Amino acid sequence: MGQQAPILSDHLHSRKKTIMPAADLTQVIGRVALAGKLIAGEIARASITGGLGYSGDTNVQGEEQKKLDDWTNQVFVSLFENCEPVCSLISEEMETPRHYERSCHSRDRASYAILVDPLDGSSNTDVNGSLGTIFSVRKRAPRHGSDAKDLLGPGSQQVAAGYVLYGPATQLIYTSGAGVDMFTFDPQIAEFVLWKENIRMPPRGPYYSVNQGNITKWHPGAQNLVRHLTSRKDKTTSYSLRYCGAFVADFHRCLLEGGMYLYPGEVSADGKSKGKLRLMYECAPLGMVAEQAGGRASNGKGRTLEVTPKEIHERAPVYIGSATEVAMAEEFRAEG
Ligand code: FBP
Repeated sequence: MGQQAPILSDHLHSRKKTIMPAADLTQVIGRVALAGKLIAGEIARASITGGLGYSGDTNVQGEEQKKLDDWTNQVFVSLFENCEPVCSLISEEMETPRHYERSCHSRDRASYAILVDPLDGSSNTDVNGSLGTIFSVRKRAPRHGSDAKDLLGPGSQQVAAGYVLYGPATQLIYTSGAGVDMFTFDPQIAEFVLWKENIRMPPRGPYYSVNQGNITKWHPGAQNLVRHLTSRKDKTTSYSLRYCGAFVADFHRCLLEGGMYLYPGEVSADGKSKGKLRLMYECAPLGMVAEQAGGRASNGKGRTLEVTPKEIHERAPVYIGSATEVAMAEEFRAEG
């Protein structure tokens, strides 16, 4: 049997050149990995434990909440209760940030906030489809308060980001500014084991992922882009549609095999285009992963990581994946 690949904690300890100090990075990614293990276990059993279906509540986005949305959010709330140096948790499922005063080092040492989409693709929960968790880590400003004002900066300020994919295998992917690494959960040893290091996204790819059923609601530029992607005749340059209802899973395919995931804005009567996905804990973290792997992320007009949000749950159109296809989205002026 070949040499055992390193497990996540060993790999984290050996990291050099990351934006976050290695000790802090190890602490935070280690806690995200633990959350991933717990969530993978719960998802696998939810159909026989009554964990599927709706909770009867709605979240801050006005969306009906699945029981697993709430359960996965609670995992992050409790796991980051005592996780110095993280002093704030922002979640898709919570209107306001959770501030952990005890872990706050606003005076003498860096503190961080973690921003999460605890369960991405929740429309897949009851049909055993792929699901994910998305996370972003940002450094707090000195003397910050318990609100998130100091965090409302462009995605280029993230110090780490990544996701956990709950598919046939559970995988954890992260970057801290020194490339993108991928780990697979091995249930036999209950550890995430390194599978791929310093991943490079193919510069162009054969896939596009979009809910094409919304095409009439988009800006004409986005409509023309998708018509162009579906107009190619010859096999070498034509595209195949792959859309599984979970951003994380569709993005994962782009990362490994190339292509683009897009969720264009829907144009309202006043001509304004409004995205669905959330900028700070969906688009920006996967944007950092894409760029660190040689890909790109755009809001159809410009670089996603240069957009400054006005509020933590702000939505944005997103075109993300291989550099060739994302450039094409901007050439088609997908968002005007
Ligand atoms: P959630 O984080 O609430 O699941 O929303 C995001 C998402 O589910 C993406 O994962 C997915 O790509 C998209 O929304 C599906 O939206 P639609 O059902 O409109 O195609």
